Order: sequence, then C-alpha cells, then structure tokens
Amino acid sequence: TQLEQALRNAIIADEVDVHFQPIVNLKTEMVAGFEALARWCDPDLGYVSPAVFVPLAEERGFIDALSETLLRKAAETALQWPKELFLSFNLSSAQLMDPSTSANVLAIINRVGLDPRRLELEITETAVMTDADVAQKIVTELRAAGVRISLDDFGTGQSSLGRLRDFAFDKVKVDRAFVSRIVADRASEHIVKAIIAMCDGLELEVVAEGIENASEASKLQGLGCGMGQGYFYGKPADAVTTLRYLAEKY
Ligand code: G
Ligand code: G
Ligand code: MN
Ligand code: NA
Repeated sequence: TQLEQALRNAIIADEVDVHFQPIVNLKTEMVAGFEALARWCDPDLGYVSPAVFVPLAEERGFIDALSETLLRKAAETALQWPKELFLSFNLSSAQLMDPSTSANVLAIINRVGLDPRRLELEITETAVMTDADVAQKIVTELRAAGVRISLDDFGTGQSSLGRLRDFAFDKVKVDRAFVSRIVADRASEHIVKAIIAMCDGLELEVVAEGIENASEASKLQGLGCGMGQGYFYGKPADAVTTLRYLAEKY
C-alpha cells in the first residue's frame, strides 16, 4: 500500500522521529525519566499516529527496522540528559514473540553507549499473553542485563493478576482510563488505591498515566502513588524542546 511504502521510505530516510514525555516522582514532582513516543509526519499523508503505523510495521514484518531506528535515536538523545534519568521505550507485541529481541535491544544501546540500567521497556499484557514462554525468556535476558520492565496500560484489556505473580516486572503503569475518572468516580479511586497497595506489597513501582490537571495529581499524591505522567507534567515534545525543559527544571 501507499502508507506502507511511505513508512518504509521514511525509515530508510531516517524521517521517523521520537518525542519524549516526562515521568515525574509524584512526591518531589521532579522528572525521573522520559517515555519515548514515535512520531511521523509524511509530506503527502500528513501526521500518522503510531497507533496506526506501529501495527502496520508489525503486520508487514518490518517492526524490527522501525524499532531499531527509534531506539537508537531515543538512546542517543538520552545520553544528553542528566545521568540518572531513565528512558522508557515501548516494545510491540511482535517483538515479544521474537527471541532475538533481547540481543537486538542490548546491541543497539551498547552501540550508542547507553547504560542498560537507564533503560526501561514498556510491554502490554496482550503482548505477554501471545507467547508467554518466549516473552518470559526475552524479559529474563533483558533484566539480567539491568534493563527494567514496565507493564503498560495496566487495568484494562486482558488484565490478569496471575501475570503480576508469574512475570518479572519492575513497574506497573496504571492506564489513564482510571486516572481520568479518579476525581469524579469513587470506584476508580478505590481501584487505583488497591493497585497501589498491591504493588507496594509486590515491590513494584507504580506510574499513574494521563494526569491532566492538579486535582488528579493531588488525589494520586494523597493515595501515595509513586510516579506520574501526563499533560499536566508535560506533553510529548521533541528532543530539543525536552532539553530546554530539563534546563529550566534543573
Ligand atoms: O503517542 P500516542 O498516544 O499517539 O501513541 C499511540 C500508541 O502508540 C500508544 O499505545 C503507544 O504505546 C504506541 N507507541 C508510541 N511510540 C511507540 C514506539 O516507539 N514503539 C511501539 N511499539 N509503540 C509505540
Ligand atoms: O499506550 P501508551 O501508554 O504507551 O500510550 C501513551 C500515549 O498516551 C501517548 O501517545 C501519549 O501521547 C498519550 N498521553 C500521554 N499523556 C496523556 C494525557 O495526559 N492525556 C491523554 N489524553 N493522553 C496522554
Ligand atoms: Mn507506554
Ligand atoms: Na499506557
């Protein structure tokens, strides 16, 4: 298709970009790290969402090429940040079914010179479910190298608490569907409260996603949520804007 060809060309021409969204420590409100988010604007097709082109690359079998470009760019940018900030990068489900993913990821950051302990990989429950044995092996190899693993979009879709027990995660990202209702809806508040308590017990860090205003932020602070992310703290921004943001904060 036209879209597929345009995307293939954009990868070769190095035109797919990476933006960065801050993830903050909710107690100090200091930036702890950034999530890398792919951005692509084609001259003819205009802005295309990663929710469209990531699945397309998976389907057509070139997610490795796309992801390699994105991770390389993201890691190069992360080297310009203060050393303690982490880089959080999304892995797609197809990558969690491919046993060579762990070696590929480690080779890329090694080439760039990013310490694996500064890298976090976000994976979804759906991805883990497809082939749990392969996913488990990939995650074990990455964690052995010091990379941390986050469970993305927690609480929606195919949530299973058994997965938290059986699978080695470091962090849980609470889906923004809960956060966006946390002020108005008691049920959402109770659910988030329970997730935080459970994660405390399991020694997992918690990130609340999609915080858009001060009342959501203070509610989550009151519940003892460790970390937060959302438009209230910063929208995804390009590498240069991100550096400027850091310069103002530090
Ligand atoms: O940034 P935005 O809300 O448009 O992202 C839409 C979806 O695309 C989200 O689910 C996000 O996780 C996913 N996404 C964004 N960047 C990447 C990426 O680099 N790799 C993968 N696999 N998914 C990404
Ligand atoms: O699936 P994943 O959680 O990786 O998707 C992250 C997406 O959420 C990004 O595309 C980002 O643009 C979007 N996002 C980040 N913060 C907010 C927010 O505060 N509100 C909304 N509506 N979307 C957000
Ligand atoms: Mn994510
Ligand atoms: Na998410």
